[in-house]
Amino acid sequence: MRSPDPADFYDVRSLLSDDEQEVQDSVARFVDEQVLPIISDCFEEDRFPLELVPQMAEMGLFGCNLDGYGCAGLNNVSYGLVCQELERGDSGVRSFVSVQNSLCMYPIHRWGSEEQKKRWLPEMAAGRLIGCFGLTEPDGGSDPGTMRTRARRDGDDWILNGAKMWITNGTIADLAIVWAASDDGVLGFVVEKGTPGYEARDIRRKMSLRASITSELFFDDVRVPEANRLPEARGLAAPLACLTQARYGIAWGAVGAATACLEEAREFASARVLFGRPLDHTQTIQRRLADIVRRITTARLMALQLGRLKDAGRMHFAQVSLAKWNNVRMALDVAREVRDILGGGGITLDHHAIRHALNLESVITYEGTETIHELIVGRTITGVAAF
Ligand code: TGC
Ligand code: FAD
Repeated sequence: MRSPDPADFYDVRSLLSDDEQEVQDSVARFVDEQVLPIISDCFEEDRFPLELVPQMAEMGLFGCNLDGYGCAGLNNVSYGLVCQELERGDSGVRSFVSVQNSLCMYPIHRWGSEEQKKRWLPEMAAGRLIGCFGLTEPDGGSDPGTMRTRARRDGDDWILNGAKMWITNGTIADLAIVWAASDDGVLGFVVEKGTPGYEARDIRRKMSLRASITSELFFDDVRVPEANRLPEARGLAAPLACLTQARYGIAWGAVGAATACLEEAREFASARVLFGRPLDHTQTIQRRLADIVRRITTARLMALQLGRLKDAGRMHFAQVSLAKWNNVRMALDVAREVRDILGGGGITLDHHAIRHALNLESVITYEGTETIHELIVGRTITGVAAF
């Protein structure tokens, strides 16, 4: 019998349909050929590789698990595999797709009017319009229910005032999905670039997700027509439902980042000779690699079962929290472990592990910190909210 593939020890791939395998293979090729050759330089230069957007659009990655309006209509397992392969390249590239798909196209698709869907979704699927998602504010992102950004009705328009912080793609976005408190509760708006009073500024000096754009958004008496409000989105449940979609993709993506690190560690440990033998002939290194494989295998199975539940319409958001928490924690620990196995060279961008480790410091914080996900699961177990 053939020995198991270390990167997929339980042959999870055999549980995928032919179509799902095809999606995985085509995104894997894109990452190998287009992302990996440039991504370390992008990270060093603090630059998002905007040149990849047309190719990702051509592959149908934007809105890929949505139906109609130029979207590919893939199932959710396929969307998970897209995220897994992209994050094997870099969390910033996966982030771009998460924001475009789960945080911007999803709310328009779910809560937008027919006119809004026709106006924005095909252009977003084609990568000609880029979106960003403004929920977090400077005073604290974990508790969005206390947001200060306000929307006030003025005739046929709304007037927005406030600020959003840590917004992926903010300065390159053509439109922002902005969540604001109003007399009718939390409402969602599409704010278009160039609207007077709306400004986006990049956040600098980041040591994480450097191949991704992170911005602040400012709203100073921004007049938004009623036609740009998502009519069916009401209450905090709407933005939180978007988060569920994005967290789902992250649970898969983290497996990709960890797998990239494992492959790098295996290659290094078999080539490096110390004390007269290759590193991977030592018990300590074998135990460390075995433990990494154990953790990745568990996470991979968790992601797939989550995807099957989602495709069956049976996924609860607390299950997404458990997977986001487990898989990102796993990937961060694995990336740090591999960084150490690589020795001194592991601190440079000649290897991938340090970039993944630094990126995952953001991933464990955004889309709900580890603590928030522990508390969401705790609330589901006990019935008591302890936030
Ligand atoms: P709570 O009372 O729990 O909920 C209010 C309503 O929402 C419903 N709900 C959800 N629905 C879908 N998915 C979820 N995950 C949901 N969580 C809650 C809930 O059933 C309720 O519905 P209804 O109909 O009864 O009104 O609200 P709360 O204020 O107590 O908050 C709970 C808490 C702490 C879990 C929530 O605020 C939270 O998740 N905080 C973390 C915030 C966060 O994750 N922010 C992420 C910002 S976006 C981002 O980081 C993008 S990174 C992008 C990238 O680059 O990839
Ligand atoms: P805070 O909420 O202030 O939390 C600080 C600390 O307190 C954390 O350790 C937290 O776990 C802990 N804590 C919170 N509540 C409790 C409690 N009840 N008990 C114990 N401890 C608690 N947001 C968007 O809206 N759109 C985006 O596109 C986006 N992109 C991002 C990109 C990057 C690179 C980063 C870093 C963040 C991004 N975010 C985005 C924001 C992200 O979602 C928030 O950073 C995150 O939700 C945490 O909010 P905060 O940073 O304000 O931390």
